[in-house]
Formats: sequence, structure tokens, C-alpha cells
Amino acid sequence: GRVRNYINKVLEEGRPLHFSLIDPDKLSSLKDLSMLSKQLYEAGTDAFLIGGTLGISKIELETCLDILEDFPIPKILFPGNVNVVSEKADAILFISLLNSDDIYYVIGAQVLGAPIIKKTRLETLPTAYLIVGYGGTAGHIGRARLIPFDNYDLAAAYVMAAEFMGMEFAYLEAGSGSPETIRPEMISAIKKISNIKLIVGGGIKTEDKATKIAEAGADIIVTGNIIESNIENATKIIRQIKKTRIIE
Ligand code: 1GP
Repeated sequence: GRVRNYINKVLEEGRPLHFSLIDPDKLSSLKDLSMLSKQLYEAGTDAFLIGGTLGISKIELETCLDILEDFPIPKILFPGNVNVVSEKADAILFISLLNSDDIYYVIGAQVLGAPIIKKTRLETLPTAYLIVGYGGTAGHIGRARLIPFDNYDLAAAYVMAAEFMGMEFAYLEAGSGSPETIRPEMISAIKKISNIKLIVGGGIKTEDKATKIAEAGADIIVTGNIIESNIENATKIIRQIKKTRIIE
């Protein structure tokens, strides 16, 4: 439970975490992953999340993990399918896409993946994956019945169900590259009714948005695209998040 304990320790100090999402499919365009990851680490990112939906080969996945090995923060897999498993990581978000219409993404891939994970030392972090609003590639491939950006009650009901099933994390995903982020109102509505650890990502590009999301009560904030498109802003967002305190 090392990664779980690491996350809980930061949250107990009243601080939200920031995860940097690295997509191995973009390895060739991430000109110098070791340089970028150094900047992210020095800005204070709490973990690397490695994964994506399309085009991830085992070689690229493990190349990423080899480069990230130098940094003493957790490397957590974020799988779009059973291809994103590697012993070189520390943990895996064991996700079920609860609002998928396709049983494969709810429990099928998990059944295929579980015996593979069992052969590794990966720590599993049980996570409800909920795709909201725009959805992006993950929403399309995962056949998500998208939760509207403004339907806070529906999102809250999914999170309650996830919590009753014993999941520890819920990931509110607007979709990578989403023109809109998860609304702070949705986050605060969920935090009012649940103690689940809330991961929020998709379309976060500015310090202002990140601050509002953190202040609304997100426990973990994920940024992906901005690392590639504007590393300066990516590091500013991290510094800003790390200044925020969680107010109970
Ligand atoms: C995608 O939530 C993440 O799974 C990150 O989205 O790439 O838009 O930051 P962005």
C-alpha cells in the first residue's frame, strides 16, 4: 500500500495532489521526456500517471517508465485497455468505466487484466472512471453515456454507487483536450455527499481553472496536454495547486 499511503499522507496534511499525465503514444513529440519530467518534478508534481487510450505499444510504455525511474515519486499506470500493464510502474488505477454502455469497459477488460496484474507487484487503486461532457477519445472508444457537464446530481449518484461498491477513487474525466473542464460546482456537489478521493482531469490549461478545481475540493488534479503544448504553464499550474489548502 505504499502509493495509497503516500496519497493519503498528502491529503491528511490538507493538500491536494497533482499528477502529470504522460501518454507513451506521444513519446516522439515529447521531445525530451527526461527534461520535461525534471521540470514537472521540480515544480512539485506528486506522481506520474502513464497511459492513454490509443496507440500505446509495450516498448513506448516501458521506455517512458525507464526515463521516469530517476524520479522518487510514484509511477501510476492509467490504462485504456489491457495493453497498459508493466511491472516497471509502482501502481495501477484499476478502473471501471461505470458510465459505459459496453460491458467490456465496465468489467470485461478488468477480468482479462486481473490475472496479468496478479503476476506483478503492482499496487491496485480501485477507481470509478466517469466520463463527463466532451469525453474525447476515451469517451468515444469507451462508449460512454456522457454525464452532462451541468448534471451534478447524476455525477453524484454515480459516485455514491462507486463508494457503496468499495471503490476508493473516482476519476471525473472531461476528456483529454476538452474545451471545457469539469465544473467546480460538480466537484463541490460530490464532495458534499461522499468521502471518495476525487481525481479530476481533462482540458485544464490555466492556473485559474486549476485553482478553482482545487478549491472546490478535488483531491487529485491531472494535467496532460499542457505538458506538451506549454511546459511553462504546466509548471505554473503545479505550483499553484501545491499552494492550495483543502478546506473542510
Ligand atoms: C486525460 O484527464 C486527462 O485523461 C488529462 O487531460 O490532456 O486535457 O490535460 P488533458
